[in-house]
Amino acid sequence: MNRPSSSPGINIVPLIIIAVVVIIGGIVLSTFAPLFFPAQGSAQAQQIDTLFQVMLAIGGGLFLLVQFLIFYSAIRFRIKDENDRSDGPPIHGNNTLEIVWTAVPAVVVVILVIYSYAVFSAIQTPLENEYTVEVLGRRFAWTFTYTAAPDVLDPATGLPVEFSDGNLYTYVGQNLRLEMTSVDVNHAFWVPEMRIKQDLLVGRITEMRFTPIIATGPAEDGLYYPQAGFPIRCAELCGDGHGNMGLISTLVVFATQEDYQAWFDARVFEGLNPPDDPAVFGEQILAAAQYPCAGCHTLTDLGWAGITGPNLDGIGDRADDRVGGESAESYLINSLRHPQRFIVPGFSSALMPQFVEDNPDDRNYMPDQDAVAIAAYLCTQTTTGESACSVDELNAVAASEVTQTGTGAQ
Ligand code: HEC
Ligand SMILES: [Cu+2]
Repeated sequence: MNRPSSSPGINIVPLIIIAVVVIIGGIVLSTFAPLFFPAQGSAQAQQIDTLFQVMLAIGGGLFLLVQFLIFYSAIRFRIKDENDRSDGPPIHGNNTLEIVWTAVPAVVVVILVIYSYAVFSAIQTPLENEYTVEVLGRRFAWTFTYTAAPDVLDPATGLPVEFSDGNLYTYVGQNLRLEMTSVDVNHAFWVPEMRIKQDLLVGRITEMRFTPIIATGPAEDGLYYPQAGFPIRCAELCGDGHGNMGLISTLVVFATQEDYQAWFDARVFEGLNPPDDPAVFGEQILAAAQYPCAGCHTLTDLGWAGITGPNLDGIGDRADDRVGGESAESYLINSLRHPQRFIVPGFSSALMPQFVEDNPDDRNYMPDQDAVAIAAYLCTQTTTGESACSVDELNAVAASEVTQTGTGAQ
């Protein structure tokens, strides 16, 4: 076969020029990329951004090289004669070239593996004086459970006080450890400003650590990040309220440990001294997102905008004619204790969690006191603002409805 003789001596100058352009291009891309990043909110963010920039420099350079070769080939090797339908010259393997283009990427990939692993293990290493917050992911809410110092005991249980909230609170410099699991499907905890993302899985505990370095809150003398909190997004499509998870829960970073402690002590005090009026107590519980309701229901007074379940605006007016023969009290307590008993037309019976009363370790544990308070608050959702219920009756229904773990739909 007549092979065209290989080109006489490759000209090295254009190759060097291309290499320099590609390398500089990659570096330029990675240098300007941080302009599009969110603020660096954690001590770990720096290392992660640098890793990302190194990868972008390499990936960006490769991208430019490939694009250049496409354009170059399209112009340089286009057919001269439009009627030419013949094949190009057959070119067989070039060992040197193949060794080079296998060896170079292999070395680059091995270096990146080692470097990434170093960063990964650095951000996973236990930190000094870590404070652990338990994180529960569920459709469609995050719940954070805080434990007070070992000497702050709950008189009811004799254990250190615990309380839950729909927001994650911390302060600048706190070494935070999140201990996470999911109730229903996979979720992923993601706060872009902290550069952290971690899946939550059913039946498994995953953990994650970070140390916030910038405070959130009202913009005062330029010290604060001008935002009430960093949204805590879910990065795993988990259902129709998935996007709500980031609207409801935020990461609030206090500027000082004192501010944080003041908030913490107030929450502990609130928990130990609930207001006497159950409706006020119920509003307090719901506003703190102690239970996941906001991701599924709309309730204007509390700023909820969920669509998975019925709109709860004005529920006090409707509760007693939802089901024939059911009083408002019985209907509302049953909505929490046995959500599958009365199904609102047009909604799925399988979605609302059953809030049980017998087992404090159940993910959906809700003591009678809380169920009554929540129902009492919902009863005040009327056009006049008058409660549609009697608290004695709510207590009586709650006492007679015994809901056990594992008896109902999830
Ligand atoms: C995963 C989504 C989801 C969560 C979380 C959830 N609900 Fe529901 N809820 C529903 C759905 C769906 C329905 C309608 C089906 C039914 O009646 O069981 C419903 C029905 C209700 C009803 C009856 C409404 C009516 O118009 O008659 C009330 C009251 C209610 N929920 C209150 C709550 C409260 C309070 C919470 C939090 C403690 C909560 N829900 C948590 C999905 C949810
Ligand atoms: Cu989710």
